[in-house]
Amino acid sequence: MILLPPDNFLALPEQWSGLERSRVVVLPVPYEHTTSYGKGTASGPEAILEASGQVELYDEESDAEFYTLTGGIATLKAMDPGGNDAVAVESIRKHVQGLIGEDKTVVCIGGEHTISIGAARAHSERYPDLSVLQLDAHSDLREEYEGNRYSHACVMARVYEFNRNIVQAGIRSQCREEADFIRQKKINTFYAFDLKGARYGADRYAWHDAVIGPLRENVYLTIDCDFFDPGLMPAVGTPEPGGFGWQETVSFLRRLSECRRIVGFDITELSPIPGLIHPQFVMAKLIYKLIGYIFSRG
Ligand SMILES: [Mn+2]
Repeated sequence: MILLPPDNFLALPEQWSGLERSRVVVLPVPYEHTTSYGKGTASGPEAILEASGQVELYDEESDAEFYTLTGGIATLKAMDPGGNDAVAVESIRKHVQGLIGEDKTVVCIGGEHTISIGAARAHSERYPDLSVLQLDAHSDLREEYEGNRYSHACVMARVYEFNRNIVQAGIRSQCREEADFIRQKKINTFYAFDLKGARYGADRYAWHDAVIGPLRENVYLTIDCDFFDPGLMPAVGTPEPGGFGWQETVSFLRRLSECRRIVGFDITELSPIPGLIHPQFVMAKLIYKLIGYIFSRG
């Protein structure tokens, strides 16, 4: 049921990766059914887990070994949702719901972005006041895409059906239908051109508080790898220029975790490029940083 070192997240020794003591559970979900452009997200979780063995366990910014703050981090064996679209979403929801019920902080690793529907739903049921924060190049608000309502391009349209408190940041690619939806429903969408422009002041981190402002106390965070600039994160199916860098992102996540309670999160859409190792390492380190920030809050 759980992965043992060296195959688990961070290659943590067994005393720091058992299911019972660990307050954090990493759930790999190598689901891929609707990706539209570049493919390969099904091998994302394995690549991230493999790269995570190279992440330094000591964090110089916090002067701490984060995994000790959580009683350890357990990694489950990759989940097979046993079907596609609505079937997959429902089985992911159920699986995550069970883990939340055991008081675990759940970190899902995709796979394509569709997996976030099930994970966000499980968290929304557990925390009725929950906001869902999406970091992504795409607003994913299409009603359907290529005839499929469960396409990775429709993720937030599905989430919106059960949780109206969605906030999206980093957006720099969408169709008119999505722009109209955002205006009509008054969605809190923060576009990349605004966050990187002068709108929120000259301080390069001034946008952090603007994005955090509309969020409720409990936050579920969903990160599409293409939020990052393709220079840093080329291993995505739908790359978009003008994305975010490492330092501005982790400092945002640190501020977010200080101001709000991140109750769970997912990382999706990593599509490894053979011979290129840094994309999966970046995501592995991001996951570890986020876990550390969340549990440093106490
Ligand atoms: Mn995206």
